[in-house]
Amino acid sequence: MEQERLHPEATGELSNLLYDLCLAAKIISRHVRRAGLTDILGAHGSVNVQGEQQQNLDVFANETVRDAVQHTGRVCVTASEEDEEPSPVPANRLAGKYVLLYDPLDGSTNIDVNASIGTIFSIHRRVTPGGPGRLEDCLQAGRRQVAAGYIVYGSSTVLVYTTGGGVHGFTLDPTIGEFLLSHPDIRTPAVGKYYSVNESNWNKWTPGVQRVVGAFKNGEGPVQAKNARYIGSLVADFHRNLIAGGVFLYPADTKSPQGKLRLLYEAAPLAMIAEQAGGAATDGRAPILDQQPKGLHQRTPLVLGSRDDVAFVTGVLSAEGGSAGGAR
Ligand code: FBP
Repeated sequence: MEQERLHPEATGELSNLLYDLCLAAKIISRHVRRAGLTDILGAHGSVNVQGEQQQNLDVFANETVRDAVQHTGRVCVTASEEDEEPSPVPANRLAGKYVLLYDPLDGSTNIDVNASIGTIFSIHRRVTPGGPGRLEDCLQAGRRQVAAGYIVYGSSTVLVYTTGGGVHGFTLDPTIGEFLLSHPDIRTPAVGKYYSVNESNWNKWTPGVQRVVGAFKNGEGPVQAKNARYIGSLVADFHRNLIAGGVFLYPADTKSPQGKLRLLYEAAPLAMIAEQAGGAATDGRAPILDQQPKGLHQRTPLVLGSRDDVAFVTGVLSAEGGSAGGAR
């Protein structure tokens, strides 16, 4: 509400949409916390558009977020990592002015082993005139986001978001079922103490990527050696680096020549948060937020986190030539 007052033209719809997402996060958090006690662990038996085995929690989280927003009259279309096509609001429902893109359960491979997982969201204003929204409402550059955020289901459940007025973190107090302001105005250090990358991909990397990871491991000139941390959940690795300082890399490689992570509902929302907190995000060449998406599930190489570390990586990979982010 306070943030809304910074926007005289605000109608309260965005605040309410963010609150709808809080409700979905509370429901998902409850299921994650009791996952070992209920039959929600394990595979769902279906395969999503990414070709990944869907986990029961993936499907549950996907439906929970969609059901929390589709009937409110605040959104015209939603799009999820788990669904091949966008989901326009049904014709018999009021279509709102916002577009919601989301990764309902990030870090799916960590669900059954009780490691931190999360939900990532990105909000745009619609570009089509009215009625149920369409694909073109979803394919907007990250720079046009009106809000972005994520929820980490870790040692506690934490929501972090921005509407372009700084980055703020809230911790869920399960005793009252409410997100309380715990991390106001988050700023990330310009130089990080951690580097986060899946080093098992070393032999699939270009010499440029091997050089920057080597520099973070051993130091190189002005670049100090860092400590390695990799959970394998983008949202959890990003959150740690945002708070403590660090750089996350998922470069392109011979297995994923376009990178692995998705532009619209993984890279772009975290890039908005990183930039708002004084950090940076590129594809190894150019800012993630300036990329014009061509497809809903488009992938991108990703370098994300502390500003000077991202600049070092981007400098080396840009000089290396070839296509973005270390692709051979
Ligand atoms: P999803 O779980 O949402 O598909 O996300 C992909 C992801 O799990 C990221 O969270 C994580 O950073 C990355 O893949 C891990 O990939 P890898 O196992 O190749 O290191």
